[in-house]
Amino acid sequence: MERAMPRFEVVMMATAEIAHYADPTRRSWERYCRRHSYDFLLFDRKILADMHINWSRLEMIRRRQRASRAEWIVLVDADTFVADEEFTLESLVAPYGDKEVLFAPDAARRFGIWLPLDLKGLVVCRTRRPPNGGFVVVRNSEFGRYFFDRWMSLARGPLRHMADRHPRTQGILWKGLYRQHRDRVAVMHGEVVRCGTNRLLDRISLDQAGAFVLHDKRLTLPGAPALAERGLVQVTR
Ligand SMILES: [Mn+2]
Repeated sequence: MERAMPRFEVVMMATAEIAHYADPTRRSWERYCRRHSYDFLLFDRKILADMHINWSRLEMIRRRQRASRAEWIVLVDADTFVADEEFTLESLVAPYGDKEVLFAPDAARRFGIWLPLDLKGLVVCRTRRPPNGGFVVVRNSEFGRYFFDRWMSLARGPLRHMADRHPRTQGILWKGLYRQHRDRVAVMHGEVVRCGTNRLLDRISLDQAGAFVLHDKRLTLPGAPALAERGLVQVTR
């Protein structure tokens, strides 16, 4: 019997230089995908030689949009890992109805209030929860393909001047895509929690209760302990 097509395909880019934190996070995603019968793919090198590696992550998704038969493609940063393995991707997308692109928020919920991580995001997107490019769920649909194609063509064309300036892919998303397509784009709530951007504030105020995924900047910092050694104990429930 032919294997049923998975509804979800999770894709990560991790080059050898970041293996010290990407090996454990990749294992976390592999274990999670095996458990729920999702596909998992790792790209281990840069694809676009002429642009910052963040653009290769986008190109990776564009290629999967043409090759994959999954219903949804999930782009995960190498500094994300699964904090709640029971939680399914089906239940992640369900609350967002007919939205076709779902982003993690570029914001932290501190003392119960959403605060953007970057004021530029607040100003350009006019919301306290602008989208974050580190975790994206995209329906493998005509609109999903259009969205990523447009993202890339803005970076190569009219918004070229922003393509290699911080926050790169995210800056172009904010400027040229988010508000233009709000009807089909959603920014999620507390499912994916960005942490490690402010050590002190995180300790006293970050609300990560019920998080499915942690997007942990600390993993990428020099001298950070590996994920496996720290365990997942920082998730409070
Ligand atoms: Mn990241």
